[in-house]
Amino acid sequence: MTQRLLTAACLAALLTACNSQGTNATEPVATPAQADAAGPFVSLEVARFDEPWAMTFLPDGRLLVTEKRGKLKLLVLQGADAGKTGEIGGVPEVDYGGQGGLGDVILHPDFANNRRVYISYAEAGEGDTRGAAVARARLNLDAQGGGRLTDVRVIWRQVPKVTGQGHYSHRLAFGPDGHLWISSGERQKFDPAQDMASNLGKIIRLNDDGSVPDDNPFADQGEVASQVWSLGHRNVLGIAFDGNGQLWNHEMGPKGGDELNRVERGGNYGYPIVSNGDHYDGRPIPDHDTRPEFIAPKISWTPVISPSSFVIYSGDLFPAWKGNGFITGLSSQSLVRIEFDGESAREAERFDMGHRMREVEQGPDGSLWLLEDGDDARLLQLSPPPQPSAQG
Ligand SMILES: [Ca+2]
Ligand SMILES: [Ca+2]
Repeated sequence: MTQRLLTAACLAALLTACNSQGTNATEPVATPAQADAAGPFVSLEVARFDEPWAMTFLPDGRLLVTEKRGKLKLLVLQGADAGKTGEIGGVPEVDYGGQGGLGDVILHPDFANNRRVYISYAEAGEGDTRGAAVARARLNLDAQGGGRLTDVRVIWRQVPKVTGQGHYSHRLAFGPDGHLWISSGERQKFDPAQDMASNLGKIIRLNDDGSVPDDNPFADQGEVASQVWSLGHRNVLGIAFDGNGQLWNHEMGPKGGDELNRVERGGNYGYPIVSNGDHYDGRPIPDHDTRPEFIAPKISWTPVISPSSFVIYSGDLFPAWKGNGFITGLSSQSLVRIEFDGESAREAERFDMGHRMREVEQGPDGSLWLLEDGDDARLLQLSPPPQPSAQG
């Protein structure tokens, strides 16, 4: 440590100490050889998963990770069992294939008292149809490092179920208002995003038990419409609230035209009538500026980044990034940093991660956690590079 040349093992030990939060962590949680300083952070490989889709931290510091084939995993990050993975049983049967399978997992805001978790997944329907579903359950943990979901109840479904295995979206978030927010993709069927008899291509706002809040913008327009907060969306894999309680989303454009949107109550974001991208078969879609009645994106990406998940950073470990957005990219193999300025936003920086990236999450200590996409995908922890020793 007296030299500025840190060995990888030393770096890992430092980061482990930094992450231990008072527990006696003697084992490094990461493989020292994987420590890699590639930017304003060092990246440590912590574990591997098969086709992970989402993750969320428990209050005790352990990490829940979903795998698309239908497994819910529990990873220990601290103490003698660091690196050990257990499984949570009781997950409903998922319709795995294409973009579908087990999706998001989040905790109820009062999880510490009610142990409630919410999961999203693709569910088979009649014939060859499918749709996203959201279930609420109680998480029961056992002493062996695993556990079980009980009291599993489906509280929301995409309507109607349709053919195909794409654009489920089904990202979940609790807002500062205590409501459950769901992104519902248009299932590659285009027009449903504008059809209020369908909840496809919408942002959904519900009470924590799945009932519809009385103050939703279309509350008086019938069962499905009453769930809707905003419409005209395509494939929304990221929703996040900023420090002012404002909701933002990102969505995959068609050929071109990925978007970052400031999500407004009752707003229509125009898909498939307008998009700054065009159809994959070459047919043009009029750009946003031709139809000002539809809300235009705050950022539009062509070439696309293929945004797959979103956090708005509120931690202390990267003080310069407080309030910034972070988006993982699939085709762009990147982590994209977003700076907000009131109602506007811009891409501030892009980190090449060298792999399709599936999910970003903020850790309890303010480090950033990333999941790669696909089989044998790495879970990475990003932390600030250690500062050179003052005595050095
Ligand atoms: Ca997450
Ligand atoms: Ca266009």
